[in-house]
Amino acid sequence: MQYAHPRPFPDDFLWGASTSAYQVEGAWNEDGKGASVIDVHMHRPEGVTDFRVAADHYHRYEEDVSLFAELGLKAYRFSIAWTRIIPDGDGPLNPAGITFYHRLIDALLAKGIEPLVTLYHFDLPAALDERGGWSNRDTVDAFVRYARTLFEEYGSKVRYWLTINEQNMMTLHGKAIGTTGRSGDTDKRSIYQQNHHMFVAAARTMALCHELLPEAKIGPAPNIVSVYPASPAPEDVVAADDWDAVRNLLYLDVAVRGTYHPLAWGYLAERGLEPAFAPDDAADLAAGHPDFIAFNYYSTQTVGASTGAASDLETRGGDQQIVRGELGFYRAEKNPHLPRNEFGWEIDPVGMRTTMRRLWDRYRLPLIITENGSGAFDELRDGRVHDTYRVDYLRQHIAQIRLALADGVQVFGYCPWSAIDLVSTHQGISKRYGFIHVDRTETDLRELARTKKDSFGWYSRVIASNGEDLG
Ligand code: BGP
Repeated sequence: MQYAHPRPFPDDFLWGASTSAYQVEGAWNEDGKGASVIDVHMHRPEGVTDFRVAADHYHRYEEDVSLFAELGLKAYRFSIAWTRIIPDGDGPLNPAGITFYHRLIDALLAKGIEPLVTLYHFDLPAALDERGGWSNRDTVDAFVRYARTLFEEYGSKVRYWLTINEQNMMTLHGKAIGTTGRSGDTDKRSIYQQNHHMFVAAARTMALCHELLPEAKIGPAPNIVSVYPASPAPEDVVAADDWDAVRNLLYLDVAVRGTYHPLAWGYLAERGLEPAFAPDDAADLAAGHPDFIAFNYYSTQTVGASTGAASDLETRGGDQQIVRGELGFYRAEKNPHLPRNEFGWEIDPVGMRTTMRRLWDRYRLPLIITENGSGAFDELRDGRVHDTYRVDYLRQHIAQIRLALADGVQVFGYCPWSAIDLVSTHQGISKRYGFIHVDRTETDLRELARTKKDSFGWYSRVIASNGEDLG
């Protein structure tokens, strides 16, 4: 539908930006921080994905928050590193880690920036991983205890909480992200049992949040994208529905309705992958209710019915956004109507509108986009970064939020990825997303100096005009 006069963004719309702890903070072993699975599996100083220093935000958060304020952010979405708060995951607390996030939150509040806190963004404590990670039910209790600690520490300051970042991507692409647990537990059956334990942990955490902090709001943060059928052939439509259930709806149905989506359960049962339920699990899942749905959106996916041939599979193997295909289930297709970025991710702003409409239609919960952006090899020249491609990408997506609002969807915030340059999940610092450039390469840390990119000025005008000036 088209609108001659789409309504303006609400006055209290949360114009924000996102980061995650292990990708931005650095200081990976300082001030009592314990090791996470990322520290164990993903430090590769000789090449990409070295997270030890990252953007050094841990030491430069004051400068960074000042820049966020200059950008005009109304909200900043970041994650807390579990291993700073509880270094081994379930043992003694680490006062220095707790203090760090008090300082960060206070700095944000002093500038009038709403903190949106993700409890867990890929960085499981390594000590828990050694004891089986999410395969071990004790990790559920450890997570709920960690969440309780955060609610008690920061609950008087933080109003918005996100449980687990992209649980669906950890389940489907754990290897690429570095979150897949001990080698013995990487078969699919174990992974879906781990997934189930995360569901229980998140549900118990949502219930606990409501009990301890009645004024706060909490929700899940999966990666959700519309899935298109490759053609109008009914078999392709069935395949698209199937993949939508397994990739997207499984994660939202459990979070919102407390039950497994029937198509997703059918997929698991057919393959002998159904998770075992402990006696209280069904009740715990039913008792967890989100106040909103946060979702990360980068691209849509297009799939068709499986032909059973190797050509069903994407040869690059897929990642969070490149559809992979599964023999006997669905085949991967490229969408001929969409351009792709340098990393092969299809660019589909309209797909973000359909994603919002579908989510609102199915769940009727307020939405917030907690990640959206396009990675690029930015170039710093004469103190400038002319990232017009980033502005183009974000402008088109923001225009679609406005249309979704006109469609009647409740959207209360937008947090592009990322507030500042940080290290990509598996493609290093050269794949950049930020409004603020951080001067370093994969191997040379240089001065880590901050430089505002062209997109910084553009986004600050968008925010100042409450989305009217997308110029
Ligand atoms: C999401 C993750 C983020 C972020 C983003 C971009 O899946 O939640 O942590 O990294 O994708 O992905 P990448 O860094 O692989 O380009």
